[in-house]
Amino acid sequence: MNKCFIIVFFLLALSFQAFAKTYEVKMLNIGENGSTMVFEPGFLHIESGDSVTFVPASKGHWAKSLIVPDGVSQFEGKINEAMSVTFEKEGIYVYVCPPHQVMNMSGIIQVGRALNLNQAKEALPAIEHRAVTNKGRLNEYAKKIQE
Ligand SMILES: [Cu+2]
Repeated sequence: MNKCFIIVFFLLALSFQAFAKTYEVKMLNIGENGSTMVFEPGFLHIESGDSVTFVPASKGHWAKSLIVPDGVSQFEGKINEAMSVTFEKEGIYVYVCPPHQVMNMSGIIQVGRALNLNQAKEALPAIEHRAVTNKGRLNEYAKKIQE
C-alpha cells in the first residue's frame, strides 16, 4: 500500500479524535441556584462523536436514558459512579436519575441536529407528569433545543 496514503489516514484519524470533546454533567443534591436534585448543566448541545461524563458530585444518583434516537442503545450508569457516554448518532436524548424522577431530576442532550424531535416532544409530557417537585424543568430544557 502507498505509504503516503497510510500517513494521511493516520493524521486524519488523529485530528478527528482531537476535535471530539468531552463534557461533564454533575449530579447534584443542590444546584448552583439552589435547585434540588439536579443535573448541571441539564441541557447540552454537543456534536456527533463527543462524550459526556456524568459525575457523581453528590451521592445517591445515576443517569438513565429514557429517549434515544432509533437504533441507539439505551444507557444507564450505576449509583455513585461516573459514567462516560459517547454520542455518535444525531438527535435528542432525554435521561433521568431513576430514584429522583419524582423530583424531575432529568436532562436533555442534543447531538447535532434534532432529528427525532417529534419523538422526544411526544414523550416529554409523560416524563414531566411523573414529577411532583421541580415541575417544568424538563420543559425549560426542551425550549433550548435547536430545530
Ligand atoms: Cu438523583
